[in-house]
Amino acid sequence: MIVDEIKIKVSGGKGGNGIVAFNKNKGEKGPTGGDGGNGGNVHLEGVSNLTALNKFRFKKEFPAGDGVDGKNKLLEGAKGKDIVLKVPIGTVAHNLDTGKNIEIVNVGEKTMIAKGGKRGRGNWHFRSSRNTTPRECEEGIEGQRFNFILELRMIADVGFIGLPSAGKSSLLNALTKAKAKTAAYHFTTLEPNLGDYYGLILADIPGLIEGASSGKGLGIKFLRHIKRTRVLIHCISCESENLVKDYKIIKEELRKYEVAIARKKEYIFLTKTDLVNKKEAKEKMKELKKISPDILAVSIYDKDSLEKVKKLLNGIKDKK
Ligand SMILES: Nc1nc2c(ncn2[C@@H]2O[C@H](COP(=O)(O)OP(=O)(O)OP(=O)(O)O)[C@@H](O)[C@H]2O)c(=O)[nH]1
Ligand SMILES: [Mg+2]
Repeated sequence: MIVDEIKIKVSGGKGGNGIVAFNKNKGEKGPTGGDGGNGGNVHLEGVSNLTALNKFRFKKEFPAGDGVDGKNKLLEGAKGKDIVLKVPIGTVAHNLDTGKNIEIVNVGEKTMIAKGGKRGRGNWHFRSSRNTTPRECEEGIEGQRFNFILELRMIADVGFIGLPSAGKSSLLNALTKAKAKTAAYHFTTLEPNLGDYYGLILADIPGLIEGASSGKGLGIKFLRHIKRTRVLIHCISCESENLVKDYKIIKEELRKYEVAIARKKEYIFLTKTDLVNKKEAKEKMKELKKISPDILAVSIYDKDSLEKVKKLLNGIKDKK
């Protein structure tokens, strides 16, 4: 299961207090209270593991370390420990308190999301010619505290979309080591499956139906996953009674969800071509060609057709 949305609480550490202290040596008077250490910060860091959000299911609060109070002899307190939360690339962190969004795009990219509180200064800072024995010092300040929703917008390169049972999961399994469940009933796939095709990430998106954009079927819960895909492969089964209509149903749902998704580069696959004879397959291809020239006839039982799919994917990979 891919956890793709999770709420967490983060807080920067409190700054350590400055202290009041004086030189105890005879003849060497003066304030010697040290500063506290700054509070630790909380960062997000991008990693390539797509299930990295899973670990936030159980632990949800992440306080960074507090700064240590200053010490005598002008000794500074230690800085509070930072926390680095690893999140999959493609994660958007929504700050529920400020309304700001932060996006983690690259592996190794680190972004601070809660700053630790400032340290307090010791009495040494408050000395002056008039006041050589200041009893003043500062307290450390609390760190920032924020509630965040971490939302994974999967960065797959290619997304398989289409009506239920169009053969999306079967195709993913035929092309990668994925072991997505496939079956002859609708909505077999309830969560997106990912497969790695030589470094190209393919995503099998659960089936969409008419009205998905207003919540029908599994709804549009998964469309945000394809927001980040570069290319869509729209699967339409040979079993369809009306190919063009089926195509338009999905296209319309995409458009209703977000125009930008509907405008993505797209290929159409006429799937399960082994179920019809050659003549019929040809006619169906002709029909689909009215929509787009970028179409392929595919069957998971026809090696030649899978080779053509691989060629297409290699081309997409080269453009990466
Ligand atoms: N004959 C034939 N059957 C296929 C082919 N591809 C898939 N199937 C069958 O079609 C049915 C549906 O396939 P899935 O891969 O589960 O379809 P899906 O698009 O992932 O379906 P959902 O997850 O419900 O959206 C299964 O029984 C598959 O075995 C094909 O190329 N030829
Ligand atoms: Mg499926």
